[in-house]
Amino acid sequence: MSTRAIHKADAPDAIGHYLRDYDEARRTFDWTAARHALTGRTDPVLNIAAEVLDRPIAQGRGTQRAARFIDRHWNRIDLTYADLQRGARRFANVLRRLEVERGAVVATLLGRVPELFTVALGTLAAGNVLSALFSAFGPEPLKTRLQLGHVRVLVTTEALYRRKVAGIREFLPQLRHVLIVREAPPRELPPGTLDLAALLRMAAETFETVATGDADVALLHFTSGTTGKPKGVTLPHAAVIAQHATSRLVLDLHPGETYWCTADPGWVTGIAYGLIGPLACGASLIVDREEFEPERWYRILAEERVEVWYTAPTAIRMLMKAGTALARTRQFPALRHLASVGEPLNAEAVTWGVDAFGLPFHDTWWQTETGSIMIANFAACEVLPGSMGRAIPGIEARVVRHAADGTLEPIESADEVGEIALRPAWPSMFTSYLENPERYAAAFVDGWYLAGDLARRDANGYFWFIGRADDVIKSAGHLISPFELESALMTHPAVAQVAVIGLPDPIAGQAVKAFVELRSGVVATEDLRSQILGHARRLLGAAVAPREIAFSDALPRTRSGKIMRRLLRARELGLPEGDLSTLEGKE
Ligand code: 6R9
Repeated sequence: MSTRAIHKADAPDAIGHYLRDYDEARRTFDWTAARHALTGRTDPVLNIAAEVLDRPIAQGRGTQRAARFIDRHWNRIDLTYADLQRGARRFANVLRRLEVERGAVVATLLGRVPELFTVALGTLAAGNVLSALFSAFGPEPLKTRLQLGHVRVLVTTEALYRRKVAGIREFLPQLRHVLIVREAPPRELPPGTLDLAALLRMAAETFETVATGDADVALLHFTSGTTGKPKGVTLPHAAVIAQHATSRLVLDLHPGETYWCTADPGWVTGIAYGLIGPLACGASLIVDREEFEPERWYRILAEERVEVWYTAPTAIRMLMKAGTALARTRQFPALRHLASVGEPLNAEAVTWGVDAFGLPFHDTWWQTETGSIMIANFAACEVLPGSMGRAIPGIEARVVRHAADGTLEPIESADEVGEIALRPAWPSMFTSYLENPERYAAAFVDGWYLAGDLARRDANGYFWFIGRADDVIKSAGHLISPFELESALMTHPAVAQVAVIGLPDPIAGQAVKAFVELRSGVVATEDLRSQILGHARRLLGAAVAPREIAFSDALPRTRSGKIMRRLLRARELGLPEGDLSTLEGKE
């Protein structure tokens, strides 16, 4: 793996990065000041909707574009901050009219549509809890989540309701109201549903944002565990403090800038950095209603003059697969900062950014449970391709070892592998796993939150991802990072995507198998297979190189784009496949 640093020292700094000097920022940052920088207040009242709408508007941002929605036919809908606030207030009044009590959960099953913003922000303003679900979920995973979340109100489209919700409604006694976003010309709504637009029209535009406090639950996200059932993760209103601070420190997002986050709203990134953080910064959001498509994405980046772009490794690798020549058909003079999240970002992908856009991708690491970015490569600091970067100011992150007596020991020596641990608490830290206090308690050991990811931390404090605690491969005594192997395989010109798993082996303990998705146009042959194997052996040494390579047309991925190594392993071993509800393509 390349460790060549990409230096920023010579880059012009006319825009004035929020974080210029990492050590200085760590010394001077504190969360109380960050809270004050956001709210301008010291009282205990805090509501996300107030911080992303009421405050920016009070500061004169009312007529600024808050979001531009782009549909399949390139029609654009622009909403100002004041438009969003009016919509949110109407929706808050709708909830009052439906007698939905404060704290009840309102779920959305929607794509990236303007109504999503109205409903999400209105829910928060009303003191209710927002749960944005993946619209790609089928009935079964929806049922599990709507039940676990005791969801009181669901907002969805007519088509999604008919296909996915109508059939499970009888199992959801807590679900009091279903509100429909109409897409087609009005026809009769399904029985037991209400027309969202009609309710909004009747509602008043005045509403006083509910004075929630820092610790009140604002958001409910579902995340897949390594075992079957999904986990319901609750985040408090105070999450906005950290989402705002990191949107500035890490995404380097300035007021009025054009920003595009490609994440689905059903994934924590789509809410934290597709809605809350950037609006709190006074940014102008680009929202693409469509799915990934290389030409479309390049056109959006170029025509919308996107300045800051937050995306994910799978998308980057798919762009790489489509070829750098395609990127060169456009110019991106406005683009100035690229960031990535969600899964390991190969060094290859970081440097490809330089080829395609003249800018490296900045990896960021966090989890649903952390509620905001915890480890990152910063705009003004050198990027070490393949590294996730360093702990953000205000966060103490270490790698720890589990001692024999059950305690944790922070690893002092550089480059030794351990589990990522974070020192509680920070404002966006999760406040519970729904209906699973034992699991929540088990995540905190010896005064640390344990992330379940393995990494090493180098002498300069940069973290290098190894894998999930349960994905790491131990073969013939070597601790092998699937990510390191994947990165190595990625350097072969025929390889587009790759996933590596460990399979039981009587002699070595585990043997490595790689599943390779080839670049378009490349034909899978035996000759190519041995070429790639030879390449891997050359790069990695025979001890850690994969023993076997299988070609795959499409690697199984979660909706948020993570390759599901667990599923590959289960399939290989003929084991039960577990909770597949977030699997791409699964209905
Ligand atoms: C935001 C988000 C969390 C898990 C996390 C880790 C993986 C996230 C990563 C990364 C390598 C990165 N992950 N960022 N792995 N490099 N930069 O992804 O939340 O869906 O809860 O997933 O994703 O394994 O523990 P979530």
